[in-house]
Amino acid sequence: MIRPQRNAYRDAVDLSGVWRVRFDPDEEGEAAGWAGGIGPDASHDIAVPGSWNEQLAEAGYMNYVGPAWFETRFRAPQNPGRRVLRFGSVDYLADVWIDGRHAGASSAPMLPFEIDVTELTAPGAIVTLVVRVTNLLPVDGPMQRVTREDYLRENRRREEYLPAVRFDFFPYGGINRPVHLVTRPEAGIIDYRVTTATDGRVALCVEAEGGDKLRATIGGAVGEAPLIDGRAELTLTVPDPRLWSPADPHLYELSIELVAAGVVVDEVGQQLGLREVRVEGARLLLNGTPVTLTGFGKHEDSPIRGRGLDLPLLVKDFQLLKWTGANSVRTSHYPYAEEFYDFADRHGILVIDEVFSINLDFRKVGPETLVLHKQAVAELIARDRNRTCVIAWSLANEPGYLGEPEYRDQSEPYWEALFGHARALDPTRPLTHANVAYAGIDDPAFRHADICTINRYHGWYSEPGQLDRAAAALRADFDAAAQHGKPVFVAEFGADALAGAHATYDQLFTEEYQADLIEAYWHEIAAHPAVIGGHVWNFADFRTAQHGRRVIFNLKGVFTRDRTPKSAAWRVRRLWTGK
Ligand code: GCB
Repeated sequence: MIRPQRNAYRDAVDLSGVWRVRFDPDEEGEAAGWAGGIGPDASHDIAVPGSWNEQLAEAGYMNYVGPAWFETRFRAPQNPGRRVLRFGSVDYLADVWIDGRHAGASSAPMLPFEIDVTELTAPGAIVTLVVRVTNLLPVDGPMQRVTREDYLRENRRREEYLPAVRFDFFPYGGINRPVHLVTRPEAGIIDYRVTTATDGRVALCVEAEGGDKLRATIGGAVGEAPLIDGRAELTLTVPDPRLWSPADPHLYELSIELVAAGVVVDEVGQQLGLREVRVEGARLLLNGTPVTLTGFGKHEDSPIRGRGLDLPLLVKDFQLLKWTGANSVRTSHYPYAEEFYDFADRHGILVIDEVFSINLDFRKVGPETLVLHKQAVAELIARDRNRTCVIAWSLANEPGYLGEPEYRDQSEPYWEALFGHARALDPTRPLTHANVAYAGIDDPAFRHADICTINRYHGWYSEPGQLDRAAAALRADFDAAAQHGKPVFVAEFGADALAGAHATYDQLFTEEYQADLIEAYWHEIAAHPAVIGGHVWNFADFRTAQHGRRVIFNLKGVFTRDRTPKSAAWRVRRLWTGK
């Protein structure tokens, strides 16, 4: 899917701003005709992008789960071509109407979708856009839904979260990423795939219509190829290639033009780095050189905006990532806004790109789950496959979290199908998933992964306050995981720390204990020949659903939620930069 672009052939109007929202707990909106307009009553201002929860907490919507109807108006541009609405993502599902006529719906949660509205919008006309958003997940998706009713039916109220979730972060609802009104040629470039090699080769496969040849340029190299049956393949070679890496994230401008009878009729472009990623034995190679991953799991989470895209925060976070010496991030636990990957490309941050699937419970995997999981993988790869920064796909976080026997006994065919699907879609990047201790180190998914990724909390949920025992347990995990003969990666380790809490002895929740635990883990990670690095959980404190185990936030951040460093931030900086 090509991102919104502005050039001589394409345009994109950002519809960000203050919209109106009306909540619909009784699901009466459709019958009441809200699709044509939500009316002035009982509606609220809401910023888009942004989550409703903290913005409208005082109106009673902090913990709201259900449908909400958003409305704005825009003027349809008069440029020729197709008019397309492009949502960066809506949490989690959406239906869209233009002037009361149904225009389309979202696809996989946390990923972009497009709706062609050409026939619904006369050029120059002012139209009403209504989006029905719900933060209820699909029942059978790879991110399984749980509701309050489920907790009550299963009589497991001690595990009840408000709002009901299966994960340890807040289920923000809203239009959390930008919405663009895109105009593009009636017939033009549909999509493309680009792969790069360290000798400067850039291989392109382009799908297009309405032209007879493709022309591409990058770094002084120019190439052309005929368009045959809507496809063109060409390879360019950049002279004296300057390779992309965390130390030197050099980006070239790639431009692709569609030509019809000698006239350029469409153009798309992107920034592109030249690099190769490969797993060899127990090593991860970037441009042929082993790389040790330093960095964090993160979240899209900030005060008031919730999960809404926050550009100043992105600028700050990349400053802080570089300051700590991080060279990588996992997009735990869902695909992030595309703007995040722009920063990662520019700053040389390697990204493990994760599908939205957490704690997949194999007692409840239904026939649709694999179908929807495959779809989420396909849409993620389609969105991010041309990203220089993305070095691996993570297909799930902590499946089999409950240690259910069904996971060990029945999940292997599921993983075989899912990893096979991802590998067919992108043979150029390693595949992984994050293993939870309860799923065992003989996790069936490891048989299909290229990297054995583990999340471990020795010294926190187990061996609390005992770093020696924690380190020994971690070493044992490394030795066992290394038996798979693949690189081992620690995608999560950490401890909660309440900024300002201190002790002279090992005490959970103090800044010292968090910093010391991270250092103890890092020594083990750096010492083990099969381990390719580790990500501290988490970069910054983040809001969770309400639960007795969380003091509003998960406090495992090395930065507070407002990005003040705790002692651990200085400690990782010393460990990773020597400063
Ligand atoms: C995990 C999860 C992560 C949690 C973390 C924790 O294993 O992957 O989502 O936030 O543990 O802090 O408990």
